[in-house]
Amino acid sequence: NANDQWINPSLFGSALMRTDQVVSETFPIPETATVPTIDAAMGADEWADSWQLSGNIFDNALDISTVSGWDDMRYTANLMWKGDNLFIYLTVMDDMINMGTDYNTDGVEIYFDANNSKGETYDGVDDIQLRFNVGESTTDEIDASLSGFIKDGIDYVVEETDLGWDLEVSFTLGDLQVAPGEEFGFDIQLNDADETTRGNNMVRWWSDDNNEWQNASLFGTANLVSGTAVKQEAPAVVSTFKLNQNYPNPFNPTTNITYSIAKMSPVTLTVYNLMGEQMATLVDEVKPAGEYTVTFDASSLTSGVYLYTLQADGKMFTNKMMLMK
Ligand SMILES: [Ca+2]
Ligand SMILES: [Ca+2]
Ligand SMILES: [Ca+2]
Ligand SMILES: [Ca+2]
Repeated sequence: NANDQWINPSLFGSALMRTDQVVSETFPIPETATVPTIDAAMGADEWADSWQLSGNIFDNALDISTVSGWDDMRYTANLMWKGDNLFIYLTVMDDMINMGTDYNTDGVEIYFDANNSKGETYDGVDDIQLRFNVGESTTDEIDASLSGFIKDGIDYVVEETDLGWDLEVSFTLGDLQVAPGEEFGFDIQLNDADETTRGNNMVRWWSDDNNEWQNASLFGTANLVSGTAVKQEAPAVVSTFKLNQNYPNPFNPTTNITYSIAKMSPVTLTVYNLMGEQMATLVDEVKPAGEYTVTFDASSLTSGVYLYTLQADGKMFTNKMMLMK
């Protein structure tokens, strides 16, 4: 937020090369201590043990010619398991909700190949495409491609949100025929219909081919990991919205403000004086879940107490800070 970056590296942000989600590896789904309430709401700490994958228009997208921007079609999926259940929380950004039928609508397809045989045709045994659409709520409405599959073991809620829609779902491992510790084929495909309910766009976690509905060799691979082994290397999933006290405080003229976002949301961080006048906007954008730090430069302000307010996902937090020149 200063114009000296060309000579001052201390003003740069930070980036990190990660090696813990190499695409050729199996996606590890951690065991959770907490069973989530299936209500399409991310309760505090409810998904703290999960790992997240995502799909957006820059990865494995097809037919996206009508997509207007990254917030038109994007999802994150948090995954975890416990006992006889696999849990997925899907957060979708979609600028226009449409309800059609089958795949010609806003919805998601989740694929499993329990024995990871990855055949080029579905084996009729454990390869399955499961479709959940916006506007549906009963297990009868889930489209399951495997004949004889028992959908009653699925518990799910789909809700529209300010940004798009959320799905929270619990699967029964026995029905999926998936067992802890064994690799299985897996993918998620977001279907997005906008102006028209036909000709939907698609983004996927793994496959770059639009044939997963009948070809399990296109699936990625996941497994259910027990205990804490995976968590030691896992990126922390931020599970609460939080606004920390700025540091240093009192300050002159710059200070750092750290905040946490529990799910993808529009975020504003605004500085006010004690008269309630807005003095600065430090953040005003959609942010994925995570912890962030922003530096506030109060060079142009006079000494005194200021308030800083974080707003995200309908929540608001305010702290005080003191500028002493
Ligand atoms: Ca929940
Ligand atoms: Ca859209
Ligand atoms: Ca199979
Ligand atoms: Ca849509």
